[in-house]
This record gives sequence, C-alpha cells and structure tokens, in this order.
Amino acid sequence: MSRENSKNQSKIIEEARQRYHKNGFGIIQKGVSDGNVELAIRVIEDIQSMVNDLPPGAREKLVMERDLPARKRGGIEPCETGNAIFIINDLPEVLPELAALLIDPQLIEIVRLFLETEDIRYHFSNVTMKRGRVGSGISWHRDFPNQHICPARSSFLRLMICLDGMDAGNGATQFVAGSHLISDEEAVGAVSSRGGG
Ligand SMILES: O=C(O)CCC(=O)C(=O)O
Repeated sequence: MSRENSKNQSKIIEEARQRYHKNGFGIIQKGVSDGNVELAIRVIEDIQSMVNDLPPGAREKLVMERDLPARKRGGIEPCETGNAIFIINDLPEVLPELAALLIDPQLIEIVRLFLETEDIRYHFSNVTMKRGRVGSGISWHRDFPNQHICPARSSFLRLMICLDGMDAGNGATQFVAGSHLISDEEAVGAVSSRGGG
C-alpha cells in the first residue's frame, strides 16, 4: 500500500472507530484484502459443493437450511432448499485454510483500535450464508448476552467480513444505533426476564 493509500485507510478506520463508539457499529470498506476475500469465497463454495461427502466431524459443524423452519424463509419449505448451508460453525477447524484470514494484521489492528487494548483474544467465528431465495432471515437479537458467541462481559467486538457485499436488497444485517450503550446488567436482566438468550 502506498503511503497516501495507507493514510486514507487510517482515516477510514478512525472514522469507523468513532461511529462504532457512538452507534455500536462501524463500516470499513476494504478491511480485508481482495485476495483473502476471493480465497474465502472459493473455500466456502468448495465446502458447499462437497457437503454430502464431508467427514462426520465437519458435517456436524454445519447448520443446513433444510433444518430450519419455513417461516424463517418467508414460507419456503425445507425440501426446497436442497443442500444449501446456512451456518458453518468453528471456522478455523472446518476451514483451516481461512485461519490466516482471522489473524490478518489489518483486522487485528482494527480490533486493537476499536477495543482500545493490546490484550486481544480470539473467541469464536462462523460463516453465515444467505443463499438467494432460500436463505433464512435472522430475527432481531442482541449478541450480548446470548448462548452462542459471547464471553462473560460485553467487552468484545464482532467483525462481520462481508464476502460478497450487503445492501438493502439482499438481506443486509441491520443494527439499532446506540443499543450497545445499555449496561451489561441491564442487558442480562432484559434477557432473563424474557427467559431466553
Ligand atoms: O448475518 C446476519 O445478518 C446477522 C448475524 C448475526 O446477527 C449473528 O450472527 O449474531
């Protein structure tokens, strides 16, 4: 990266960091290199194409569209979803080729700047697929606390690496700006009074 590009990227990251603190999320274009994005798409599509031949250890890390109810797909029945994968859990275990992407120096730098600490631990990663027509929707939820992906306190950051883009027409993730500002106690209390995670 030229010095000028690197200065621009630092400015983009700083602006996203400020929005992250204000709104609870920030968007960075080109947070991951094109090469890593292409690699990730290739490896994920490979898994999709050989889904019937995966060893049991890898197969049990997948959530298939056909295992989810029709209501999550606007009524499209499970039998219409073929072999479409919805989630690949435990990314580095199922797709070791992508482990390097998770420690991409630019991503680490983003986490370090956003969380304002050098003490960073990897916690969890997964692939979420939203296939055209048969991809399930995801209802409103908080990522803290929940039963799947969060540590004991809300001192964590989720990076969503959008491999093929998100926009209003293709099921982009939405956020409630500012909803990160409630305390951990309030968030835990809200979940336990509802009886869910
Ligand atoms: O993929 C999405 O649109 C949302 C993902 C999400 O909320 C989650 O994984 O917790």
